[in-house]
Amino acid sequence: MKVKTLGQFIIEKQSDFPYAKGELSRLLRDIGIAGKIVNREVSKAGLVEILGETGEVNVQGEKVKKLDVFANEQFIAAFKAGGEVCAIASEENDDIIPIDSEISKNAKYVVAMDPLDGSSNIDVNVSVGTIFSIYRRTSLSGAGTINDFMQRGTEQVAAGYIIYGSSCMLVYTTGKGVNGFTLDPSIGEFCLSHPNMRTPQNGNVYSVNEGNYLHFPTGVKKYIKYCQEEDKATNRPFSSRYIGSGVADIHRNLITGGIYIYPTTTKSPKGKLRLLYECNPLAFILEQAGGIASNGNKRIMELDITELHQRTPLFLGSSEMVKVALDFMEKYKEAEV
Ligand code: P6P
Repeated sequence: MKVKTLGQFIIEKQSDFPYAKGELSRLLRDIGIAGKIVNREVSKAGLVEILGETGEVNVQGEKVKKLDVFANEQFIAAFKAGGEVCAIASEENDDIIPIDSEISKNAKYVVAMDPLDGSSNIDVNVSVGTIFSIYRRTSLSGAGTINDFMQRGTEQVAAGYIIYGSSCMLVYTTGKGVNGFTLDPSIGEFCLSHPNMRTPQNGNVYSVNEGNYLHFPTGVKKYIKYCQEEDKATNRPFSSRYIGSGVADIHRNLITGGIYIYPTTTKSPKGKLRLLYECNPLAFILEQAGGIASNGNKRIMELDITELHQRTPLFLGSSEMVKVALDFMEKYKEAEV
């Protein structure tokens, strides 16, 4: 099969946007470059300790950084150098990072990101990921402001994730379907490996941290019991698969079919995952792949956003599975009062 690189694909699809002058294309390519650099460091994570045997400084004399700080710095540097972004919101930064430089003076976009989601799993060699969401700026000029990020998920121009797993993949959408690219280390390029990704309408995998079961809403408890019942007609009991790294769980479910739930718990009364740079981009991807993304009673991408690090419950995945879970939430919503 002829290899199509991310760069070739982006240029080819640029015609999808007649008014685009290449800025979004360049921004997506910048993300791919930063992703390759992060992948290189993540793939030798275990060695970082050995390389850095002098403690804070490794054998190359570089300061050994926590990988989520490293990833954050790499993506921020790529966006600053690319000139297409006027502000960044990151899981790693309390406030936005405004960009007001000569090269960015005509920047049209803002990017919200979780530079290394699930980074606590690095030390145990579990896949982790970067999640990103791109909006058109609403401010007129100069550095972007926090208001540029107070946009519903439906306003996203593009969104995606990079999974640093047994292979490194970049999966993204610009609102015209979902495409997956696998990094070929031998040529250092992301190559189209999963064109036009569609998530199965049904699946038999449910992903939730059942350790929090006692504190789940009644509807979630009832849905989990539903998943565990014997019923051949609906292929139950389903399989419980929970890696504890959202990008890994959600990427697997995207491909095989499944549902990922992070509901409210006593520890996270508003849910744990963040709306701006986790739930909205993942919702955009799943909806574009034929799935559903809800907070338990509303479409994720229609939720109003008022705070940068706002949390929300998340029900995400195969449409038929999410619908059943939402039916349970509806049926037992009075039980929560
Ligand atoms: P818990 C990682 O911290 C994360 O944000 C998601 O990637 C992951 O699915 C979830 O939290 C794991 O949270 O509470 O089950 O350990």
